[in-house]
Amino acid sequence: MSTSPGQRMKIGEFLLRRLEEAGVGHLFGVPGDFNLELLQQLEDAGRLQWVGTCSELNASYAADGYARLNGLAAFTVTNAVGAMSAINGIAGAYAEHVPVICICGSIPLRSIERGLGMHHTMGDGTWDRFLGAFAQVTAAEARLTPCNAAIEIDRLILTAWREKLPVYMELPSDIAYLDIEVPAEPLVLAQPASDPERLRSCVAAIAARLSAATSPAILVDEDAGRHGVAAEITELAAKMQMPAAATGSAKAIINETFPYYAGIYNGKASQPSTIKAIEGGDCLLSIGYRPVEVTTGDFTASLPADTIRLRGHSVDVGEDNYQAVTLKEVLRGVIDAVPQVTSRPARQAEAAAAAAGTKADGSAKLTQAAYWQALQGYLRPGDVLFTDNGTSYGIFGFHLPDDCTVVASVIWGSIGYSVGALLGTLTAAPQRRHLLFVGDGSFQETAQELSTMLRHGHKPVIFLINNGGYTIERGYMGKTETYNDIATWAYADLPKVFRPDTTARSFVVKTVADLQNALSAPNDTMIFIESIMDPHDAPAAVIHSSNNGAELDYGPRGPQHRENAQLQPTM
Ligand SMILES: Cc1ncc(C[n+]2csc(CCOP(=O)(O)OP(=O)(O)O)c2C)c(N)n1
Ligand SMILES: [Mg+2]
Repeated sequence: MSTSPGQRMKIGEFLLRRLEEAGVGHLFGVPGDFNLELLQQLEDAGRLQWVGTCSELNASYAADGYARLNGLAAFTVTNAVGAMSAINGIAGAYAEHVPVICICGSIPLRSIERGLGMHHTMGDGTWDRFLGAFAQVTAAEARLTPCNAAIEIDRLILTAWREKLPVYMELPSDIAYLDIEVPAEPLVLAQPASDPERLRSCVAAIAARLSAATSPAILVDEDAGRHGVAAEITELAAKMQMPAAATGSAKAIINETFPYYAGIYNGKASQPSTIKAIEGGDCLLSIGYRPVEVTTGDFTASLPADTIRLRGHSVDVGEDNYQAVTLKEVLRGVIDAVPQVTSRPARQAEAAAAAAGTKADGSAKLTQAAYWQALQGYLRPGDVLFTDNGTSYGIFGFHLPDDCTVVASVIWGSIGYSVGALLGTLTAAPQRRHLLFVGDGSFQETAQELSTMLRHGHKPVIFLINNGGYTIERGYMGKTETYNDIATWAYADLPKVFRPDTTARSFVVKTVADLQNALSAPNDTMIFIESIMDPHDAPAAVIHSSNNGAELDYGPRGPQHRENAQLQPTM
């Protein structure tokens, strides 16, 4: 514990101060009687900007998006009714390794101690069920009290940031205005320094393997982005002249124009050159690799048995497991320890794939193939690209310009995530261009958050595919079943509905020429492009993975084998 003199502060104000010191400039959420007192402190202190959302689920998604670009995020909800709506987003942040702080304004300590029945509870006098629920989906959780607040606030914020995982904090409504003693010095966000001997040994072991290798490679998963080591990875790859591939969840963490970039590794569904680099080399470094069916080409990935596995705070080299080593320090050490290689020049950059595509007839009905081909040309360096589940996975086929960020939820995959998360990235980095690629079904889950983007004058470009329902699901099963149909909305009219004085430019696109016209609109306001497409049109990769998914999900005797039960590739 610090021995420097403390100061007195109200618990709520200290929480806001700590968030600000941790680089959190905005608080998302929905008010309720149990968190209004904190919101009043926010207003009075002018600390953090309030961004009210339409729902708590969307607040959790927005915080996730904000944290992807800002490194940490927070949102507030009210007891149980708000928290339970947000728990999907918090669990998703856990799955995707995103540091999000959920602050639940909860029932007063007075009610807990006296066993008073309260609204927003089960009405049975219990008060710890929701804390228990969040314990399942967070790295740490706590109910603040005047006794523990100064310690727990710092512990939760630091745990979220260090582990890149969500945390849950209950702030009972009757303690936010109580004075406690708090540290005077600011909170310092830092990873724990590595154990010096472990770090030296670990770096030496990796450098020895790498230096002796003739065909080393790196495979990057999303933790590389979360721990901010993209620069170290490219420096190491350039020094060793070795290929670096990414999983789908890690797309764009390494610039795709980097001469040693080796593409997306997705098991046997990858390009042959990517498979060769990752599976066929003699020293593979994996960073945060977490194989799941959707990032391993349905478990067809096969990394060499002696892969060196780096994680945020530990490393495996052969039989040795190194603890107390932080990723950035390990990579820095390895870069310094390996020799500059000059014998493995980079492959020639591939000619841009889109340029080679066939020229589409402008008046022809828009197809998925023509859509993704046209959009490739729209991309600019520095864009933030979102995809939701569905045929919008087409973005994984993009060859991205430099310094783009891809925001996706490949493992958790909760549809509608992208719309809420977009509010978060727009708030974190309004100076960047944000492109949302979303299907009509996903959009319908969280569409109302468009209104918050319009309310704050944000200028994203929204590419919505209107194909009448859940096309990706039709590739699993129910090609023509009504359960995969959805209500028909006038999507492009929504900006006007959500903000009657909007300047948003809306387009309903039916042909390639319509799309080209929409793409020529200037980015000085929100652009909403609704593209009408056939329910049975989908990128081949999406159909293949859905068909394979059905085999895994339903087994050989499943109903997907009935005639015409599945959308299948046209060949
Ligand atoms: C919260 C949640 N509910 C249901 C699903 C199952 N699901 C995955 S993709 C999908 C359909 C997406 O449809 P849409 O966004 O329209 O995409 P497209 O038609 O382009 O494939 C559904 C229902 C999910 N992933 N998450
Ligand atoms: Mg759809």
